[in-house]
Amino acid sequence: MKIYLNGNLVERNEAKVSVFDHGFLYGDGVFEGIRAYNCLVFKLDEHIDRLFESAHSIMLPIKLTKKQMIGVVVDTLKANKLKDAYIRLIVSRGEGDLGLDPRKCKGNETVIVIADKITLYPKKLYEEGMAIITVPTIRNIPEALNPQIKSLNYLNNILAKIEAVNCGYEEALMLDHLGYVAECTGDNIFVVEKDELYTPPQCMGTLRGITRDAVLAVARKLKIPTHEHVLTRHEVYNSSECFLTGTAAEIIPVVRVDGRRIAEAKPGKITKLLMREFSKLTKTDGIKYTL
Ligand code: PXG
Repeated sequence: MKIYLNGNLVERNEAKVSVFDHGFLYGDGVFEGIRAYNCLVFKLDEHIDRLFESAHSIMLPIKLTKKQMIGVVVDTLKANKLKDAYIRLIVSRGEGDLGLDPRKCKGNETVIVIADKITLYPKKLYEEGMAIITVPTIRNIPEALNPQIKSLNYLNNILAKIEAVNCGYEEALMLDHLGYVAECTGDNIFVVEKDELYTPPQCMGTLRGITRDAVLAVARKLKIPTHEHVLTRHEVYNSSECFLTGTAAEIIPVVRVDGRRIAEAKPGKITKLLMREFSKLTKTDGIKYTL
């Protein structure tokens, strides 16, 4: 496996960063999770834009241009001869000293691209739907660490994941500081009610997911009314369909939340329609490359 590290494509065992890297010491950096489908990097422009927005927000200047960053992602896929892949793009503040002051970093950010085979939830979960549970850990509040920043500090989500796993569930439903439904640990949440689609607004502790936006756009094209609206758990429990969206998970139906059945506890018809239409989109909407 070849990994892009600061301008070079190196073997996996040579891809090493300093123990003084502030990404390692403090989670001081940003990242993106991206997917390639059959030699097409899905929504790559959108992922690069979001990476640069996260970096701008934490005052991490990236020396590569957006165009160069796209080139680096494509070069890594080509070097690994991958048609389909999950890509992790990481930019950390780079090497500094043991103090958290970012000025101590010498000004060379660390840029890493890892492209690997994709890992999915088992197929059965996509066909039958998954069960999720609300966890005690709430999503970061925007005034403290805005969930729009895809920072290397993912402890908030990891704590929630641990709580779900401890209870025997694969995924956690996270609430915001007001008790409204925010999102899951690495996925956005949608519900369907009376054939209309609802998802929490991005201002409420919810990442503006690229899959989320793609699903909203697909729904609008299909003339399904969409709403970015605050949701309570009561509305989720009583919805007629529920599903999660994310780059890794794509669209996965949810059939049980906190032990409550969602309608007939089967993936719903709008969910299945959106899964089909989303799959079509992954074949066309992105940046193509050849091996
Ligand atoms: N919410 C959060 C908190 C995320 O981290 C999403 C929603 C979905 O966004 P996109 O843009 O992918 O539709 C994410 C992104 C994993 C994993 O291992 C997933 C993400 C990030 C890191 C790891 O499943 N998801």
